[in-house]
Amino acid sequence: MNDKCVLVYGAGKSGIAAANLLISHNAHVIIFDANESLDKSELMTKVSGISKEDIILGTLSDADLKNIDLALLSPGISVEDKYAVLIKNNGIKIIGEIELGFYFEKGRVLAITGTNGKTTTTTLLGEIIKHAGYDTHVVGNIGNPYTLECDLTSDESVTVLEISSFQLETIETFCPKVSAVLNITPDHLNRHHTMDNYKAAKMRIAENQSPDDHIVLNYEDEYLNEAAKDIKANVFFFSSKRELDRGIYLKDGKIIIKDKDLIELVDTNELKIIGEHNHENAMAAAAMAYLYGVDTDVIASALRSFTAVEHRIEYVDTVRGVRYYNDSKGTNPDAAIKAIKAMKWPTCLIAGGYDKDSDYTEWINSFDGKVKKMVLIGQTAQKIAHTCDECGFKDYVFADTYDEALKICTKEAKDGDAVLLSPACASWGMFDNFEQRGDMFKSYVKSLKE
Ligand code: UMA
Repeated sequence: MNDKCVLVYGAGKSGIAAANLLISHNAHVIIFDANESLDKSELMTKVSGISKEDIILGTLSDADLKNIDLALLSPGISVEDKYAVLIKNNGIKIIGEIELGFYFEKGRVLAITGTNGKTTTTTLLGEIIKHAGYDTHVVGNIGNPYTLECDLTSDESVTVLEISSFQLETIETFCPKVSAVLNITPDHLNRHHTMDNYKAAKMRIAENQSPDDHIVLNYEDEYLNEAAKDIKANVFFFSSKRELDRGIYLKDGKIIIKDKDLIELVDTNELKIIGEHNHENAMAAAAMAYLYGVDTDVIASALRSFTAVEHRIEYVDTVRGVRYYNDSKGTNPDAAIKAIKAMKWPTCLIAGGYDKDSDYTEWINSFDGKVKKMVLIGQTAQKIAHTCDECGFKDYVFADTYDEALKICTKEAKDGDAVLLSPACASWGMFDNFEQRGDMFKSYVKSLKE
């Protein structure tokens, strides 16, 4: 990177971390962000040593690209974006933030992708690896950019990386020692256009792996089961439905590893995370640690002590007999189905948000008589209502603001009911991110007790 001129496209978390890393390695960095209302002075406080002239906001032209050697794309920006295309047409190589992080990686990488469960699995695997005594870096889509930590790695350290399809779109040499694909169901189709493209992006996690590396796949996911045949890495399956000849599976409520020996790892009753999907996440994390060589007693003890991740079917509190659950990370129908399945009570559900071209039929059909009232909000409210009509689900109302939605739920929910925020949609448009949406929900619940 020495003396190279690098254009960093996107001044969010990834862009800022990458710019700082590049500057610390003596690259000349130019930041571009299409949002012209960003504040250059604020950016200058976040990126050490960048000058005002090296920040371009709004539009990018051929002239701006004259001296650029390399461009770095933030994950939120598609390779089809007009400025990304302009960069490419100027003959400039484009890499993603993960590829840059991997370039500086000195240790081993364990990487997790999938439509749902990535964050729980990544957090849990991070805990297991820490328990095993490794210097551990938990990074990536989880919210902690890889480029913030890659320079802190050593040949002894382990990087546990959550990687999204957006991030996998721009890898080149990235190669995890152990990878996992948890499941693949429709999501982000507005960006990837087709399921085939989305699946192909996800499977890029294995493209540079060799037979010396490992990949953990969900045996029950038809696509992954099929895709396993074309993978060079050593495949290790997990299953919540059947015993496997080799792999990790659930039997009579126990998590069992079958490899050279048969090892009963834990009873799921001992785990603090609920729902079958969470037991699948636990199996994936355990399998990855096992394949990396972590002792099974260490894995079992870390599994037993692990509690739910924030914003994932997170129990908030009980107020006047009503349980409040925050599942703000339920940003697609598949994740939202899992939250509904975990509800054992009549539920008031808050749903709707940013439109990712999802189909809501399966989700609404999974309500199973448990949703006593659904409050719809945001860009997708009408579209969801339309699907409700088609599915014969009538108990929905609209709200214009979150405050109104929450008040409707509190009024409707009786002693013994639950209120669940699980929108099946991204938060964008109303919030900066799902964390902000979940935090808002939690402060509302807190305010009910004041
Ligand atoms: N921008 C443009 N042009 C565009 C789009 C965005 O200039 O066409 C600019 C925006 O004005 C903004 C910046 O790019 O200033 C934002 O960049 P970004 O969207 O890549 O966001 P970051 O803050 O860098 O966060 C990204 C991930 N965001 C996305 O993939 C959308 C974060 O995942 C991730 O935690 C972070 O990097 C650290 O690695 C979030 C996410 O929603 C949680 N991920 C999706 C998901 O989980 O479903 C994939």
